[in-house]
Amino acid sequence: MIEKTLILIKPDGVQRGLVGEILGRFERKGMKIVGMKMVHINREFAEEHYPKDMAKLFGKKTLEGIKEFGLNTAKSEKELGEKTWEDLINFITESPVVAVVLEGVHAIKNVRIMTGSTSPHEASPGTIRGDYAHVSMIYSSVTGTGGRNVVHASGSVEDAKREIALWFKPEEIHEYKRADEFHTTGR
Ligand code: 3AN
Repeated sequence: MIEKTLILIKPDGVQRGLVGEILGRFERKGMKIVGMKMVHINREFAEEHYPKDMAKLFGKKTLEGIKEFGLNTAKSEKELGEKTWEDLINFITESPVVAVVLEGVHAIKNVRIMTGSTSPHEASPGTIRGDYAHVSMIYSSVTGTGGRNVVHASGSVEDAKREIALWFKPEEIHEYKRADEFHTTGR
């Protein structure tokens, strides 16, 4: 049940000076930082983290959003999806991100709950996206601004494995005991 998960403090979070604040939340929760680095990724790396397949999902969601807000578009679902994905790649490569591997009991689920819904306008107060961002993903798509939702967090056990292997070499992941580990986990 002890898992590792990847979080990224995205360019917007780093530019806004939210690194300490965000890391502090995870540390206070009892999540152990076992890997951490600042990286300015290039396009090739970004395309590995956010595979182009995501464009399909973005196309569908963007079209639904356009309808929901009574907007018009001459673009097809495919064109919309590819543009949104392109905006996301431009955004994640615009300046450095802080990549962190966190470890804890059910870390993946715990961290996703703390991160909040993908679209900040739907993220609950108390979550990172709910407290530090307010735009919607449809706003990001329509304006081409690239999904500024402060953090990324692995969505599943498989994603966490793939993402940690992409961002970190095995020797960059550390083992140590936190001073409060007995109190947070009972062991
Ligand atoms: P999450 O990051 O919550 O797992 P994903 O994996 O669906 O969400 O999306 C990856 C990233 O793509 C999001 N963090 C966000 O920056 C961006 N994004 C997601 N959905 C949309 C959308 N409909 N329009 C624009 N950007 C999006």
